[in-house]
Amino acid sequence: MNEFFPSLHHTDLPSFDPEIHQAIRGEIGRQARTLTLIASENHTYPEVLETNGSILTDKYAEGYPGRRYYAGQQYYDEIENIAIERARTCFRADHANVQPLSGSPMNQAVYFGLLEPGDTILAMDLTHGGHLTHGAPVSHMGKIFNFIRYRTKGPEGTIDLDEVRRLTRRHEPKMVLCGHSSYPRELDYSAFKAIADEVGALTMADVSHIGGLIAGGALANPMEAGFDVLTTTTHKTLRGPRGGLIVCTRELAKKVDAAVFPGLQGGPHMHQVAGIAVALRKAMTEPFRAYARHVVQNAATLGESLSSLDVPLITGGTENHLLVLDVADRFNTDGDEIQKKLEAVGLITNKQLIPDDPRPPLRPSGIRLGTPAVTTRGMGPSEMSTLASLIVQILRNEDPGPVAQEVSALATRFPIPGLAP
Ligand code: DSN
Repeated sequence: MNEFFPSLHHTDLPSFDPEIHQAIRGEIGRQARTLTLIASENHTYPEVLETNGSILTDKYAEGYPGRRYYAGQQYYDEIENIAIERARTCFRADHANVQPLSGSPMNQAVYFGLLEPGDTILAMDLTHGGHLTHGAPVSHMGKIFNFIRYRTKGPEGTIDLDEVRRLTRRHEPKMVLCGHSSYPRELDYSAFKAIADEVGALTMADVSHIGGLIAGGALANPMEAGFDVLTTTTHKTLRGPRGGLIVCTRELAKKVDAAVFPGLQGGPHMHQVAGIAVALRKAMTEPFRAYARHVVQNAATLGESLSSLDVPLITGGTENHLLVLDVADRFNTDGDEIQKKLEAVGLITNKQLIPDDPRPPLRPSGIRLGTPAVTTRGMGPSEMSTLASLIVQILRNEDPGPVAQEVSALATRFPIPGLAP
């Protein structure tokens, strides 16, 4: 019997590699005792941990179902076909590729598959809420493709669609890309699509942060607005294993598949593909749809509670699962200091650049919060109000002792589902 997950086989890990074994034990304790408020993290299902730790890790499966290069693929074809069908259903798409190892190769495969090096892509600026893989100058993609960046506008901090249109007309990109990692608002996919259509550009939405909220019906689906491609990592709001998937129109299917394999990757991680299939099956259930709604409702309540306690929020609130708090000037501090103080009381967050941040990335003005993981633990609106009050006590530099005690009590009252204590 495996002490962490009773359904797994007995292993000699504790005696053979005590350091690694102890580190895993330590991490289980850390997760159980603290509350994860990092917007991109979640607690996956025990069923996904079982598939991820299964014998499927042993085998190479280069190729696609029915077209593999090595023998012995009967179960791998079955698993991948199931994952593909579920991804198509969840995101209402003609075609799905479930092999990307994670978010970065997933997006690279789309760029390389559908564009030529040097082509222009319009995407959201990293410092205004975009993502590293959307052409940040420090990324290889930012050097290989010509990224033009749109930003958010003024004090309201929302995406400036007039600027998106202006830049599209001026630069005539081959692709218009939307998606974000620290933007708290819903996107107007129809508006992006209409702008891209003016110059005949492809449309791509990287919904990694909100993939589960789209699959669960809580947020709009860009494929239903006529987008060509959607990418999402599978371990955030989707609650699956670490990984990525791409869905697209029938016309782009061959190019996308060829770009993932053999263009960019070798053998897919089939234990991961099986985990994605399980997470997608969960995403098609009514409890998951309720979960997706609760993630959004919890974020709204957390935002309202923080606002009522005078904490400035970028865009004034949220329509998805995340919030960006502008803490530096109001509380005479910076995001790094607050991240550390929150961690010391068991609240796990990350420092965050805010739009036009005058401070450096390692000591930025903001803190990002997200509700996916605490919602997985079963928390609701009243716990969100409590969390807001605890966070504000830290922002106001009050005694951390009682805050730490209350966080610990909450973590005990809301255990991580399926995790042995
Ligand atoms: N690292 C993820 C995030 O925190 O947003 C995105 O890749």
